Amino acid sequence: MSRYRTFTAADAVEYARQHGQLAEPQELVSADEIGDGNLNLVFKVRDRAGVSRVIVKQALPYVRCVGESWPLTLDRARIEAETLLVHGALCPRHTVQVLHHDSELAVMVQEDLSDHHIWRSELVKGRYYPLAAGQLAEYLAKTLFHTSDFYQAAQEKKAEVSRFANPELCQITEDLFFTDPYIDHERNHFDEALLPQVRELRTDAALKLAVAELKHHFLSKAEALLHGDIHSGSIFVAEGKLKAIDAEFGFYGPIGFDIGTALGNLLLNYCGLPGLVGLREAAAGREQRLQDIRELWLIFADRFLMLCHQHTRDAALAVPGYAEQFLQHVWQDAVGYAGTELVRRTIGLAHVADLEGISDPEMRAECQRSALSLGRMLIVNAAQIEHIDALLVRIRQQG
Ligand code: SR1
Ligand code: MG
Repeated sequence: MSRYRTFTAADAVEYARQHGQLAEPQELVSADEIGDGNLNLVFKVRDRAGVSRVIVKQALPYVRCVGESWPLTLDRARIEAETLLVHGALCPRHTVQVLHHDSELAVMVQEDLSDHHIWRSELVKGRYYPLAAGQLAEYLAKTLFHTSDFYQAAQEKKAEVSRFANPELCQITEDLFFTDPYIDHERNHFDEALLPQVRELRTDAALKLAVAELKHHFLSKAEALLHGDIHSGSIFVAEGKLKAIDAEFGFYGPIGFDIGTALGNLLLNYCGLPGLVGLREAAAGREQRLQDIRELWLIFADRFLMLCHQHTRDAALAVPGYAEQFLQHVWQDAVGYAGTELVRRTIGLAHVADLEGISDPEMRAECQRSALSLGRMLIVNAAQIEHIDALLVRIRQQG
């Protein structure tokens, strides 16, 4: 019989006392459930002084934001903890520390990051973290290179692909990114004002063809152990610091998917800024986002290539020029995936505060329309947007 039970705040305190690796565990006395994501319970466990000391995170047997009508595997808690442990060993500076996990209880104890803020919330408030894009690039380059065929031995990698098979969570992405937004599906929701543009997307043959290819790559390219959901809400930042969290969508997939998700979320903020901070302030913020995007790609490409040149173990993949050729495919995938993130976050199931947080309905609709047009443009033209500066030119042209 499974030991699984849904934790109460008192359970979280007791569990953190046992597994939080604190010198004085009895000091832990209370917990608040603070989960505001789509899937899990998250408890902040506090000491007698009210200071949050560790986080206890537990998967529910269903999708939290929808309810018990959508059951979901508890194995995602194991995948999340094991992905974070692999990534943490490769890039400890930018991965949240897992202190303990238990697959049967679907629970994980992780370091408290109360001195950090969720990057999306900061971006929505117009707060700038100049090092964040570069740090995210470093996290992506280290984790993706070392779990790719450039570095991992072929047999070891195949075993890892199987350990991180994540069919149910992958199916969420397969449906929510690549299918639902392009058909009339009950999981979609959007402002009525967007209906004409949504109808156009559903009958846009060129767009659907390009989305089909992106979905096919997502289904079949086991290039590296991805985070799988690296949007700005899965990233904590503080001055000079950045930590990735929430890796339950981890699996071996196309490297461009992680890069594209990260770029797409910066672009969602770019599209929403005029409605979030007002037209005058938005110009500077939008310029910062474009610089973030540029840095994210250039630093990722630089670090990834450097790792390929210095540490590729496979003799055939080490042939001069192959790493550069591979990276060009990653770039093209990333541009397309960034486009799908813009579209699905605007009209699909799971929206983001960068657009939803705009209070004026007309302004919100205008920003959402610009996210949809930009998303479509990126998906359809990915193969022609050959480098980062060409991307920035296209984004500026869209207005
Ligand atoms: C049903 S889960 C909806 C979304 O939330 C997660 O954070 C992922 O982005 C997923 O697509
Ligand atoms: Mg998440």
